[in-house]
Amino acid sequence: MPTLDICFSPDLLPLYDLRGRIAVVVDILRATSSIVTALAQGVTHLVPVETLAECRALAADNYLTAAERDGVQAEGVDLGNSPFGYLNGIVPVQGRNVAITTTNGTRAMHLSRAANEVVVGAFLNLGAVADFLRQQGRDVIVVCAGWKGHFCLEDTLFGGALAARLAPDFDVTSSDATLAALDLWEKASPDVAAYLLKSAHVRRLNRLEAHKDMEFCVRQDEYNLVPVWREGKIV
Ligand code: 3SL
Repeated sequence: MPTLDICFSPDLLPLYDLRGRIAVVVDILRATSSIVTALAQGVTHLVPVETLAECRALAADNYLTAAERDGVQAEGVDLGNSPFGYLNGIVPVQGRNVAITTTNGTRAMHLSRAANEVVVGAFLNLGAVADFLRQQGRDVIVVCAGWKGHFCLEDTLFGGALAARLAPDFDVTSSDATLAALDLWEKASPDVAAYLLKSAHVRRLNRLEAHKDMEFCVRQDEYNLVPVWREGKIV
């Protein structure tokens, strides 16, 4: 039976062997939620890059640029890291390619490159990701983007929610990380938004007046798509 393990921070990835596994990278607030939303709104592909300079440079190749540092949109780019940037119509995104860099989410993707496949997970596409993983039948590791190496409640909750969806077809009991995430998920659901009010990143986003983003990002099964990062592009 395939296993599901959870890595609570990208800084812990050296402890894991990703080869042969599917990595589900998750940054609920907000990078992976924004990526899923972008593709659902007709973005053709996204290129996750590590630096602001790389992101800005791709504008010359007709990419829209999306960049965030410390929760705030970077200077001189088209979009920040709010899913509403892809929904509000201010910047038309249909049929465009997007270069994206964020503090933690895109970093977690790059650090997961050794995996057999890198998939973008969010509550918004939870069911689609679970169906995809069931079809693949491989061992899975959920890579929580966290915050600058630190543990985050919201990404861990996604790990618990995914484990709950995949049991009993996956082994979700051999890793203490998965057991802890399942317990947390049980405690937080069904009102995940209420539970997350105490989290560090929600408090951070509230200071940036982005509370609506959290309410949107905890919606489950809004989109039926599974972004995968192949040959440099998230499609
Ligand atoms: O760090 C990230 O990747 C972001 O998702 C953080 S923020 O939600 O844009 O602040």
